[in-house]
Amino acid sequence: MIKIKKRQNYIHIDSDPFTDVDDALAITLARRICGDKVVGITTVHGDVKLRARGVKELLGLLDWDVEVAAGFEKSIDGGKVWWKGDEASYVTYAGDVREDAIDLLKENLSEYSGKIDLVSIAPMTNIAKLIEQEGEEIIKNLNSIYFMGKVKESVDGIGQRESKYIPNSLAHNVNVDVDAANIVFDVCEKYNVPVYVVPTELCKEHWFEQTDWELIRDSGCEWSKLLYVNSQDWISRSQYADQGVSYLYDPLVLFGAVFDGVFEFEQNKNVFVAKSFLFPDFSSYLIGRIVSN
Ligand SMILES: [Ca+2]
Repeated sequence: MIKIKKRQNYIHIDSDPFTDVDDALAITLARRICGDKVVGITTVHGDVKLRARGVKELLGLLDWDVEVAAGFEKSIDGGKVWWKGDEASYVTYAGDVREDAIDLLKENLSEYSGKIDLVSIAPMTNIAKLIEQEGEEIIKNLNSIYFMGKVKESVDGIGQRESKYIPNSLAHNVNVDVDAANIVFDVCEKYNVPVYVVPTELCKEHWFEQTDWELIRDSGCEWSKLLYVNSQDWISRSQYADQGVSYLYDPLVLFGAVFDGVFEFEQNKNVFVAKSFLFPDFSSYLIGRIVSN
């Protein structure tokens, strides 16, 4: 039996929801296990307003009031957008959304300075822009960053631009904005802000199958239809469509940010790379936790 301990920090989630369904799953899990400790959700990459409207719709279904703001659509160099975020034609929330993610991040880092963890489950563009606009010392307000992504096996190379992350790997969150990741990792190293990295391979040890999604769909929860539709849309688009699975990347990272003791990390300077996940049967836990009230 592993010992896990709930941390008491505030949480800001920076996400790219309603392409892959895992962001929406992470937000739903956060509702259950963090409640009022979540002080903001920002969106990044592609159609950030549609992504933010999707979050507003989900929060309404979860009966949860959290500030939401859309951020940057394009990568730092103004180029690549991979998943455009306009996949989510099923989002029905038509109200206005804040479009000042940097201001929301700034507000939260100021109000909860030293007591806030940033759960970064998307490309790091918003965070890099925050550093660019507000100055790099703003990062000192963060207790830590939990990042769904990847760094090189050896993190000795940190500081060597372009070479410190594995190019063309499955670490989408790094690949689509390498400049942003470099800025964030460099500044966190400079100010010794811990960055906990949960690599793709580790996340891929946990997944939902179609029967899991049907359980969720049939749970009667208000939000379940939105997530089910998101899941089916995503599975049909993803490279794993023939396997019918959706991997639990972002919920795993969120879970690790909320509870101490669920990962074993390997540390190099301020970067902690998760090497193993100690919590048994995460997919069953996740279903049980999110369909409860
Ligand atoms: Ca994500």
